Amino acid sequence: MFMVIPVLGGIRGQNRIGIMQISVCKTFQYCHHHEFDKPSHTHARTGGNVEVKKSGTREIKVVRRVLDVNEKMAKQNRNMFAKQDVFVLNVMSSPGSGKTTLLEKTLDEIMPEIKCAVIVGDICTTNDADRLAKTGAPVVQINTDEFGGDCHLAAHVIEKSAASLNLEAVDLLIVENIGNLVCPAEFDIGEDARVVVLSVTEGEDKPVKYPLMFRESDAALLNKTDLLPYLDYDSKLAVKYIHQVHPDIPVFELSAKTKKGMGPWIDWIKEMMSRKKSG
Ligand SMILES: Nc1nc2c(ncn2[C@@H]2O[C@H](COP(=O)(O)OP(=O)(O)OP(=O)(O)O)[C@@H](O)[C@H]2O)c(=O)[nH]1
Ligand SMILES: [Mg+2]
Repeated sequence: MFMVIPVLGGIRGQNRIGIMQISVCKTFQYCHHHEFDKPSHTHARTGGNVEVKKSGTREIKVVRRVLDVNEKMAKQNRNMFAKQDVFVLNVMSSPGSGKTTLLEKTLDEIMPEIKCAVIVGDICTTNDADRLAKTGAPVVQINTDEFGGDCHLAAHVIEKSAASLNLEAVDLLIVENIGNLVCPAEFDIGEDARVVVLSVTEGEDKPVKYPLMFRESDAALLNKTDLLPYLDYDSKLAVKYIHQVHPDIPVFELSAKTKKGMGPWIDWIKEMMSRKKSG
């Protein structure tokens, strides 16, 4: 169901700077559809058999959650990562909030003390992988365009991508999810922690308009704070909205560009990793 395609020649599936590029074939029933011949937008969690029930004189259609393959695969991934002693961080946000920039700077800070690898999802291009490979971390780029342009990463894609990495040499696997503030939060990929990045140019109200990702995350980052002097943006209000949908979630206000405020974020990653190690 997958094709590993060569990029720039060299070793099969691997380009000169060591990026593995994987295109995802969307043939599984539980994939998420944006196909032109299908009017619906289906997710595994809501998919399943339609059952018709009688209620008085009326018929009610009930869609049952009979199958959740993604969750099963996520569980398998989680077991596999636990066996290999790898901590997995799923980084999610709208397009352009600064995920890749944040990861470039984060990897610069924590490597080589922590051995890292990255899986990065995009609909098209290896731009992010090109940037992240410069940190020296092994990078796998997933492209979903060729087969429909899925707007999130699912557990089976992570399983395939992780298989191309030497997990024995990895302590921290960071997954940069596809830029989208809604769909990635619906898919468990077998991660240990989830992080949502919100940038100050997106508006304060995004947490309350798109609550799921904030509710499902273990930490929230407010990025691009270096731009605050030039914006009419109320950070306190943004944090209040984040806490409205997820009380007590840690919020790190930082600038990935200038690295100001990065310390508490790095400490949080280390703390989460040591918590997993100590069970
Ligand atoms: N001023 C400022 N710009 C930033 C900061 N972080 C990222 N940017 C800029 O924001 C733009 C998008 O950053 P990326 O890191 O590519 O964002 P992304 O979330 O990875 O984007 P996608 O992968 O396309 O979803 C780039 O022009 C970055 O230079 C920041 O802290 N401050
Ligand atoms: Mg990116």
